[in-house]
This record gives sequence, structure tokens and C-alpha cells, in this order.
Amino acid sequence: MRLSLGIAGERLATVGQRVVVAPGSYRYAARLYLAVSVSRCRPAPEQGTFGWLRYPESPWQERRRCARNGSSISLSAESPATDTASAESPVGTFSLVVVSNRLPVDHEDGPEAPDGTATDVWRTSPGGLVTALEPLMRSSGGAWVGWPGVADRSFEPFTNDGINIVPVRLSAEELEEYYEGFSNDTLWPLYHDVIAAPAFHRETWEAYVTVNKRFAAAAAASAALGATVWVHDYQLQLVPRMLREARPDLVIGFFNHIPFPPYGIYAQLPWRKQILHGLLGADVIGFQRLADAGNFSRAVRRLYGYPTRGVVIDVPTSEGQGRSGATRRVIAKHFPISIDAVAYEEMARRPEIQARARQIREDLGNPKTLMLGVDRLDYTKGIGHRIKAFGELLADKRLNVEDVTLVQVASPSRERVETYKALRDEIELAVGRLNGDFSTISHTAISYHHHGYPREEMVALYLAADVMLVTALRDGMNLVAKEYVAVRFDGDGVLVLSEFAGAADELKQAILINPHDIEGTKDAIERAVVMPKRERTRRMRALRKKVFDNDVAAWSASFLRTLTGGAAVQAGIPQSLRVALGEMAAADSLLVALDFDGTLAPHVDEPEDARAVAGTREAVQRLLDQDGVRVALVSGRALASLQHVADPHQDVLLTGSHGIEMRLDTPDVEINLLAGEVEQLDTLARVLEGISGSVAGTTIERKPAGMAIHTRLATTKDGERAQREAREQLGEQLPGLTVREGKNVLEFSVRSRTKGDALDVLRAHTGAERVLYAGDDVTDEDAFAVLRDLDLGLKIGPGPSLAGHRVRSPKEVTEVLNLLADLREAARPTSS
Ligand code: GDG
Repeated sequence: MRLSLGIAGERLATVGQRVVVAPGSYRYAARLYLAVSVSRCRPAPEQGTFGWLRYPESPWQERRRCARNGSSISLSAESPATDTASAESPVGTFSLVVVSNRLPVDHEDGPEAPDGTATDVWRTSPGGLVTALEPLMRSSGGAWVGWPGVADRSFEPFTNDGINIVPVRLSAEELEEYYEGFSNDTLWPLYHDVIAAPAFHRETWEAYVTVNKRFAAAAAASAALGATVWVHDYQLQLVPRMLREARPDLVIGFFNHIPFPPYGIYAQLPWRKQILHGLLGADVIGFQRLADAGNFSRAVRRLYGYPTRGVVIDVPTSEGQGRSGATRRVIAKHFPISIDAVAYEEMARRPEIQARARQIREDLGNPKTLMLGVDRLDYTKGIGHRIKAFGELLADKRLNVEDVTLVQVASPSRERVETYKALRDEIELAVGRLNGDFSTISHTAISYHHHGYPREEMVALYLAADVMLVTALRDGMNLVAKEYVAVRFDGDGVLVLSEFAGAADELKQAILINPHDIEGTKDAIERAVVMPKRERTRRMRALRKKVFDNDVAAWSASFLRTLTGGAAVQAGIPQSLRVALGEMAAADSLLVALDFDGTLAPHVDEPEDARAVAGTREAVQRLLDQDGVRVALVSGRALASLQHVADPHQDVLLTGSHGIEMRLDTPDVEINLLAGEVEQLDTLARVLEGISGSVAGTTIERKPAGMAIHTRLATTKDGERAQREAREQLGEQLPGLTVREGKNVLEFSVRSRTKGDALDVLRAHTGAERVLYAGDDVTDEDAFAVLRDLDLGLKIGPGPSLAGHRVRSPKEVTEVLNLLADLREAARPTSS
């Protein structure tokens, strides 16, 4: 049997021949797609495994299996291959890959070419996400993987406005099952509090798995070694795991644009474990709201029992056989999305758009109050509730149709899904009735529009509207609310906002409503209509500050900073850190908590040789000399060792062994080990000494409640072997131990504490109003995780981190401490 490879469906070569792609205008190593599907090696299992889940076998798994069996490869149509048919695993060239269901461009058929062939026209759909990622995509050579918006069509990768576009082909049937079915008829209603009943069909789930695999394959084939891949939204929740299994070298982020439901609802999903497993393949999972991240972590605890601390989840690296104790840290945290606020304001300032806004009001008969609703026609948006409240206000004569008009833009959405068809009928019936009951010849109560408008028209509508109604029953964020605020550079306009939209967490100066409470909603609308100008201005000013301070660029930067840690950390103190230190310096009371190794002292081969860099002592002393400042060292070292290497001033608070030992203005805390713990320590010592004795370059460190094996001096291979053996043997003999992995060190404790616990104790002990925590290691992430809004996290060096700020080395930490001392002396001159 012959197998053909082709570019975009054209046959090029047969298997066995080496196929090389000529370098094109963009470098895309994975642009070969199989034109036909052949089953030379297919007789293998109908269902393969993907991790420990029974997923249909992926193309590259099949290829590997076939290769192992000595058979020729076999791929299904549309699966990406590499530029050589014999490559083991596809590796691309892009260092940043964004994966979303839809591409940021839409396909349209262009005019016929002279030779009679169809031409393709690509229109950019400039969403906030594209705007946010565009500069980064251009500078980093990024690729965007997604569906181009037409079924059953294959397109070659191409560049559009400097972004590399990688179209994923979907058949009409797949769209029906994966997109309209599982995504929009199962996940969407389930994740939005079952406002509509979710459908659970096994066939659509299978299509979801298949399509997720195709997206994962396209992303894997596009991503360079060690690249960052950012996957978006509920349609692609299995992609992170699929990618991790295919390409363990990748850094993988996922962002969920819609809510994540409470466990009681999520638990209905027959594939609830598979979805969580899929998501947990990511390094960072982003949600819109704090509550969504909490719901997710709870679901992980309930269904998998993995330990979670704050935003950190410890996921066994080999699920199903997790007895070795090795874990991977996954961060599940909220990153509220936003808009390109400046672009919206700029548009609103254009004279022709302001003229259009005036024209809109005029065309509507210059009502005293123009109210506006802008939504996709979706049952989550509460359009019916809004209409009901408005109708009752008119019926009660609290509003008069001569004075108030509601413009409702309901842009067409998911029109092939039955629930959406029914919703449209329902809304249009309600609008028709209301208009029939209340409109006059000269005044229409609801000006209803079932169209999509150009963005300029939307901005003109926002400018024209005195009151914006966002009455969502459940909404991940709701960008319309933020757009309205960004547009109102005149400082006027009132936002009525549902507390069930994510935006309500930030936009607290809106009039917040519970849209299910029709009376409350009516009161809020009336209040908005009569609100005095001064109050409107005051509220709008505060709302605008929120939206402009946290725009979409800040959102993506914060997500990517957490995910990648910014590969190269600049020398010196970044401006944003200077500003944050300035704000912190003025606080009444401050706690400056510092890790030691890697933070104040460079890492050295012999732990007992570590010393803080020159000037650290003096900087710490300057802080200690000021009123209201406490300094603490938070280390994984045993307290005695910490005291030996740091030789701290007696006023410095000390916590060692990750918070198990403490010296807080009193003699050291005693650790009274229980009999069982002493026994465990004995076993631990026996096992680790055995391993260390047989692997050159490893050393053992004893701690009061545990023991560590250091591998810094061993070869990489030996170090890995020692750590593996330690995990395996102790996983067998002492399965309950807490295992911590640091830089070339693996630590086991018989008592479970983290640096986060230590920081909580220090905060309570000092009563500090604000905390600065600095650390370099993965164990410091536990401390970053317990920081609060006004605190400051400082990560030293690269790597994923929850810290909001970063410097390069201990030398900069000393500069930071001195700068903080300077700023505090300036802010509170009498305190030193
Ligand atoms: C999902 C989540 C989350 C609407 N009609 C027209 C039009 N729009 C634009 C709006 C806004 C966007 O569409 C809608 O965004 P939302 O956030 O309001 O809602 P979803 O579409 O449901 O988005 C949501 C969002 O993802 C981002 O994470 O906030 O919670 O459900 O930008 O302006 N734009 C144009 N013409 C229209 O007729 N040009």
C-alpha cells in the first residue's frame, strides 16, 4: 500500500522518500499533511492510551508504536507530519504558540483568479487577545494555531500582518459534534451554572477528543524545543495534557475564558476526570475570577486527591503509578482578562465617531435617557431579564417611553444550536410584545438589532448611551462592561452590572445587581436613570482607573510572566519594582522576609560555605534600624545551619526547615517529634545513606524533621539516578512523606510544612501591614502563594513564578533592600 504526503492536500511524495520542504517566507517545519489515510499499521488497538486514560491513539503514538514494531508509519488525514516522514516527533520552529478554537483571521472566498482557481481572502478579526499578543507574537516569532472559520477546507500555514497562522482543518461533522455539540451544548451550559440543561452525548465527547488531538498535534508540530504554548478556552481543555505527553520540553499555559463551575455542578459531567486530567497537563491554568480558580482546585482535590495549597497544586508526574512521590507544580490562579482600553478611547475621541453618537441619539428621537445592551444572543447574558425589568418599569410608569429608549444589540451566535434558536424566538417575542404594549408612533421602547456591527458603530453606541445594562446570569468576565467604561472619556455614563459577571470583581463602582431579582434590577435601572452628574462622574472616574490600570497588555504580561518567568532577567532594578517599593515604603508596618540560598547568597557546591553577598548585612541593618520594619529569614535549611551561614543580627526573625523550626524573638522553637516520626526518620536515614553511599558526588543533609540528598556535585546522570532511587525506595517504604524538590536537592520531611506556612506565622507574629517576600527556589512559590494584594513578591532569576517582580541575582536583592531603606527614610523621615 502506498502512502502519499502532501502540502495542503497536494500529493508530493510517497513514504520511504525523504521529503524536504524548501525554506519559504516563513519557517514552518510542520507544513506537511497527509493527503490520504492508510492503515498499514492500523490493526493495532482500536483504542490506545493517552496517559492512563483510554483515548484513541494519537498519530504520533501510533507512529512510535509502528516504528517499534518495525512497520511503516501510518497517519490519518490532516495530521501534521514533520518535514521528514521518518521524524520521531514533530518539532517546529516557533518559540511562542497560541492555540485557540478560532484563528484571529476569518477566511472568505476571494475573486476567481484568471486561471479559474478560487483565491483566499483573510480578514483580521481584531479581538483583544490579538491586540494583546500581537507585539509579542511578532517579536518572538510566534504562531497562532486555530480553525479558520470554514468547514472541510485545508489551508497552508501563512503569515498575516507578521503573525504566522496555522489553520486546523475541521470537517462539517466535527464542527457539529465537537463545537456545536460538546463545546456549546455540553460544556457551555454546564460551566454557566446549568442556566440551560447540558446535553451529555458520548459521540460528541469522542469528537471533542479527536479534535483536541488535532489541535495538540498542530501545536506540537509548530512549537520549537522548549517553546511556550498558550492554549485558550473550554473547547481545548484536553490539549495541555496531550501536548505535555507528546512534548515534555514545552512550557504550557491554559486560560479559561468562561467560568469554572462549583463542584456540585461540575460533578455532573461524565468525563469530569478526563477534563481535569487534560487541564492539569498545563504549568499554569488561568481563570477569570478567584472563585473559578477555587472551584477548579476543589474539583482536583475531590476527584484526584492531589494536595493543593493556595494556587499551587502538586500533581504526581506519573499518575496512576504515583507512588514514587515525584510531583509537578501546577499553578491555578485568576488572571482577569481585559481590553485594549487606550485603543477604545482613541476610537471614541475620533470626531466622526462622536458625530455618529450624536446622530444615533437624534435618530432615536433624542430621548432623555438612552439605555444600551450589547450581547451575543446567548442565554447566559440575561437579555430576557433585562427586557422584563424594563417592561415592568414602563408598566409601573416609573419610566416613560417618551423619555427612555433601550437599544439592544443581540449579535447572532451559535444559530445552529437548538437552545439558541429557541432563545432567539423567546427574546424576539418579548421585544415585540413590549414594543406593542408601550411604543408610540414617535418613540420605540426597544430598538432591537439582531446584527453584528463594525467596532466603530459599537463605540458610537457606547458613547451615545447614558446607561449601560449588563445583566448576565453568569459570565466569565464580560468585556462589554469594560469597553463601555474605556470609551467614556467624557467621564459620564452609568454602568449597571450583574454581580455574576467576572467584571463585577473589579468594577465595584458600577451599580451592582442580581439580575434574578427583578425588583432590585428595576430599582438599579431607575437609580441609574436619575443619578446626579457628580455621582456619575465620581463612579466613572474610579471605573476608568481600574480598566486602564489593568488592560489586556497587563493581563497577558502577567499570565506569561507567571508561565515563563521571562527567560532573560535584566540586571538592575526594574522601574515597576521601584514603583512598588515606593508604595510599600510608606506602610505603617512592614515585614521583609527573605530566603537565604540563591536570594541573599549565591548557590555554592558546599551548603555550609554559602555566604550572603557583600553589603547584605548592612542593608538588613538599615531596615532593622527603622520603626515598623521587621526582617525575617525563611529557609529550607535547618535552623542551626541557617544561623551558621547567615550569622544574622539577633533582631532578625528566623524560620528553618521550611517553617518547622522557628526563632521569633524568643529562644528556638523545640520540635518534639512523635514516636512514629522518629521511626520514619530512622528509615529515611537508612535509605538515603544507602543511596548516597553508592552514588558518587551525592551528600546527605540531616534536618530536625527530615533529610535531604544533595546532588550538585554528582554528574547529571548520577544525580538523576540518586533522586529517582530515593523517590522510589521511599515511595515504597514511607509513602506519606512530604517530598520537596529544589535545585539539585531532594528533601523528605516527616512533618509537612511549607515556607507559605512559615510566612503566615511571621505575618501573624509581626502584625505587619505589608509583606515583601524574596526567594529564588520552587519552594519559595509556597510563600508567594500566600502573599496578599498589597504585598510584594520578588523572584530571583528566571523560571515560572507567582511573584509579581523579578531581579537577576543576590546582588540586586541587596540593592532592593537598600532602595527600600532609602525610600522608607524619605517617606517616614522620623522613623529611623
Ligand atoms: C467570552 C466569555 C469573556 C458583541 N457584539 C458585537 C461585538 N461584540 C463584541 C463586544 C465584546 C465581545 O464581542 C463580547 O465579549 P464578552 O466578554 O462580552 O462575551 P463573550 O463573547 O461571551 O466572551 C466572556 C470573554 O470571552 C473574554 O475572555 O469576557 O465572559 O463568555 O468585545 O464588543 N463586536 C462588534 N460587533 C458586534 O455586533 N464589532
